[in-house]
Amino acid sequence: MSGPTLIRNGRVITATDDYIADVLMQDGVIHAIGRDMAVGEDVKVIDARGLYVLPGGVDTHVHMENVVGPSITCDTFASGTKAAAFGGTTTVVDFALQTAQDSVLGAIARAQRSAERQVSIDYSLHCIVTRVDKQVLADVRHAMRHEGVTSFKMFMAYPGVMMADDAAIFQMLRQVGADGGMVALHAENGTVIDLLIKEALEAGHTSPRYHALTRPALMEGEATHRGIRLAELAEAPIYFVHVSSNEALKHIVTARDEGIPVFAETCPHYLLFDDSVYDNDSFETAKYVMTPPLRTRDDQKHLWRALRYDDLQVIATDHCPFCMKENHLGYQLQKQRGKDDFSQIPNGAPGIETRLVSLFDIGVMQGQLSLNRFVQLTSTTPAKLFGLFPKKGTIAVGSDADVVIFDPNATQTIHAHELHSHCDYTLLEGRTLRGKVEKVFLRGELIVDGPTWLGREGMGRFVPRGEVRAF
Ligand code: DUC
Ligand code: ZN
Ligand code: ZN
Repeated sequence: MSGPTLIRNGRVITATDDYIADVLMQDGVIHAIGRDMAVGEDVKVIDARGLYVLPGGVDTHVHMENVVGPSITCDTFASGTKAAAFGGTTTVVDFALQTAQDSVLGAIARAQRSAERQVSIDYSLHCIVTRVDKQVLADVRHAMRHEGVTSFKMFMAYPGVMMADDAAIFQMLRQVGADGGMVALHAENGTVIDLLIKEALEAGHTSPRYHALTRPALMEGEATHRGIRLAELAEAPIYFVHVSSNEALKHIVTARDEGIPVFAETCPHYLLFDDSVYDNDSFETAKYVMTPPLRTRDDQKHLWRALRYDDLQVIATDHCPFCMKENHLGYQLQKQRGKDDFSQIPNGAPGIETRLVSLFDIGVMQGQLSLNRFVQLTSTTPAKLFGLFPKKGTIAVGSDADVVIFDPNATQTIHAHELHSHCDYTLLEGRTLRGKVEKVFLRGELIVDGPTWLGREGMGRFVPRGEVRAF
């Protein structure tokens, strides 16, 4: 553990506060916050005048080394967490996948074994549950009580691969909700979408744009509505991942107005880009093959409104990187897999390193979000909803000293080759953004200092999570 460090005269911004202060980090936690603090010679002092002091980002939707169909995401836990750190994120929640061979507990243990030698920031896991029976429910309860895994993702899409039926989702909601955890739902009507895909291919439509055309917003809305009704019956909270459309959002808004504990995230790509990128038959469009696909500008307007008025509570990346070039760093079965058949393009895009800076630019600088709301959406509320708060998600005495020093006046131009992900492209290539992560501390230890990497593989820790704090 590194010695004590004082960040002097920075502008401390949390979900609720905004003030100039000195922040003393010691023994891995925030030890004291004050003004004109006198410290001994053993304390390293960093001058943060003119800079923001933010809680480390918490990204509760990332995929490292995740198997997605026959493909595997191209970031390892090592590359993905390093990229996260450079982007100002100090905690990620990744996924363990229950498979036909693997139990829930086996999946969690396997993901932990792979992560623990590699992670350079703190992490936790959601478990993806694809089938439910008595043993699975017993394992889920055990995972919540003894393994610190308190959230479970289920899919209403991808029949025959990941999709769980409504009864399975209902059973999980009922038990996990009663035990104080959260079910996170991928809401799309999988069987109708599969039919649309089959019909498109039969008609000879093979280019990436048909990925978007076969996943209509209406089917995201339908599944969202169904998920809400299941949660209502189960008397459980529910969390919708990657909300992209007003068709989904309007059900969420109505349910929240009715007092149903419904929570939801969107992702930076739905705010940065719209479906006009699909207006061509080029294979380059495979970069934008993520699920759900990008929506209209009108949908974007609704997402911003929901972010401002708390109908959406989280912005997570859904960092799910696949290379455009085959064999980049030895990765195979990446985007090129779908060259002649859009349905074979692995679904996902990178974004872990650019989340904070892109949202600072398009959200805060363009007047869509206040600074406090920016912190709340990217750090505090994800920490609360997934049982990490107040250890993570804020700057307060006793919280982990996960701190980002951010320069609001710097600008940077984004290039994939300067980022730290293994992915060979970024959706933001060539874009100039305002704001820059200058320094990042993980539990008081400086891991990013400008362009310099000071972190180490394996220094991140698994964070056992507690109950959902939804209110
Ligand atoms: N859903 C995700 O959350 N990530 C990648 C692909 C998907 O369908
Ligand atoms: Zn999903
Ligand atoms: Zn995802």
